[in-house]
Amino acid sequence: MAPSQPIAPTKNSKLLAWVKEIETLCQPDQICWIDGSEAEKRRLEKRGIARGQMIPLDPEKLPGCFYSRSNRSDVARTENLTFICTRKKEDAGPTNNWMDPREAYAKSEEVLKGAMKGHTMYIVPFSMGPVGSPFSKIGVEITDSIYVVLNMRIMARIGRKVLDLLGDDGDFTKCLHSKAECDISHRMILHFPEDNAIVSTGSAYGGNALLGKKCLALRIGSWHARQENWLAEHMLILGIEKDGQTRYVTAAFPSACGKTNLAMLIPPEGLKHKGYKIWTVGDDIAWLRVGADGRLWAVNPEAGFFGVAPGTNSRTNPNAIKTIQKNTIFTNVLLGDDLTVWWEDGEGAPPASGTTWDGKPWKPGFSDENGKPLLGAHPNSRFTAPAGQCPTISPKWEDPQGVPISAIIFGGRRERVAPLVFETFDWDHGVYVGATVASERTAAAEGKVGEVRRDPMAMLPFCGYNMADYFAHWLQMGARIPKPPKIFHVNWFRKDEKGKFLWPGYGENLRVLEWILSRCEGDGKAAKTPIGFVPTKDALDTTGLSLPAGAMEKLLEVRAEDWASELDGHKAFFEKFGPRLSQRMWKQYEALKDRLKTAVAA
Ligand code: SAT
Ligand code: MN
Repeated sequence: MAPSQPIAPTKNSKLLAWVKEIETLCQPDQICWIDGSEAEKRRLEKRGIARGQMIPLDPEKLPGCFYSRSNRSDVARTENLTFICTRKKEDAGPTNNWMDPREAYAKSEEVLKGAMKGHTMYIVPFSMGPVGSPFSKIGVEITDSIYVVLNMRIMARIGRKVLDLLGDDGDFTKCLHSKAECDISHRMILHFPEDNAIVSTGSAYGGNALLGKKCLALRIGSWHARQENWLAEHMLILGIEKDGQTRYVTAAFPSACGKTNLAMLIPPEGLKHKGYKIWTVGDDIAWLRVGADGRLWAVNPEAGFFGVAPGTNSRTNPNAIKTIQKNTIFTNVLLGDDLTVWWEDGEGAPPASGTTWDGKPWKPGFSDENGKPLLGAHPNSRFTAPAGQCPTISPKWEDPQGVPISAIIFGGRRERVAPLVFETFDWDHGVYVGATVASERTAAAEGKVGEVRRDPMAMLPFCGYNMADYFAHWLQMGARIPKPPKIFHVNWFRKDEKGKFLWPGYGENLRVLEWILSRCEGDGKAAKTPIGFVPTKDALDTTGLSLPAGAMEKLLEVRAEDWASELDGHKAFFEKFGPRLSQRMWKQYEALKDRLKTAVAA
């Protein structure tokens, strides 16, 4: 069937030429330029429902909400099929999969040839960051997935206003996506930083298919950031207001380590008397630039939250629960027969009966073939919700200038070794600590859950170039920020000998943030250790918190023996980068080694 030819709502010649090229390659039945209107949204929803891709949920209980189920093999990012396609292999570096761009284009064309026959090709102009902000970047996603369009509508600013801003000769990131049956044998997530282009096939999962998110805002974004002297980071942004003054921090944790929970934190009972107010600016990605005042300023490039559902409830994250009551897309959770949704460790009583994420009949108490409780929701099931619906959304979340950052926090999920919190000695040491973050693997990516891996700055799967150059860029940024934020490391996940978490986490984390901010002001009690400044036993305000005897000591303990083996891990990781790794990083390594030696001797 000949494609229908709607009049293109743009005169941008680069865009028109690219659309023509992709139309010829993918051979869609129709082309649809997305304008971002409400009427269009309703049309798309209707179409999604008719094709069985979207199930409308109970309009009374969950107005404007939809359910979607993906292929069983398409439930997380597939890092082994994600490639950085620079002309030179060294530019992708040892931590990325690399493919020659010629091979990558050829391989994807093989899959894309005629891939949209019988489908509509949607053209989604989008802005990462507030439309027109000096921080923002424009992308255009071509996709054959209604699910992707409806998710992008929540996660980014899309449509007419972006095309208008793009104008006749504006530049943009080419983001091409095709479901290609969501078949793993067709799957590849290809980044061409030198061409400002992304091609993704064979998946409809968030991080693989919503190309504004990890692909543009982090992988391609980090490449631009290095060239343009800013930082594109896997960080939440949070404002902490007290006595009429709001200070902002960013925090980088690997996927599914609680960024969304921390970004929406509720002050714990014991600190209520201090009158804290928490403001959510972003839960996953931060773009940071040096401001005219010499401070570092951050913008959240996204417009929505793509959060992990299991474990989200009124105790762990009441603000998230409030955020997802309307206009939300739920993917791979349990679908109740009453058209509600539920997930393990979720909210309220489960429905009387329903269907699991992978299509099995489900009732409370059902077990699987191994006799274990039958999971209703996939561990990486997600909600997609507009950020503006969050009760604690910051009044500044769409400020085109962003918010000024007082502290940068790195963290991982570690049962042992890393104390609850420590402050680094200076910028270079902070970069070293960020670069050596390790974490136990979670369900957000395919692979063995629990395995420890180095995840520098929580960017291991998201850095769009050689990480040695990325560390060098971080080091150089230090000299560009006249009033740099202090850098900290936290670990909410330390366990005792019996395997029990030592720290209650969630809202109680404000006690740690409070210490961090006091250190930024030059207060806060701390002891100097080989790894950095660690709070003294009485430094955190524990009013109303009853930790078991000795827990605080264990949480803050820095054992030189543990760190000595940790150090071997740092060395092995750094050696991967060969001579490309900055000597300033090795200098930090040697200094830490010396401090540990002195501590052991003492
Ligand atoms: O990669 S996603 O954006 O789908 C989720 C995550 O890993 O943070
Ligand atoms: Mn993430």
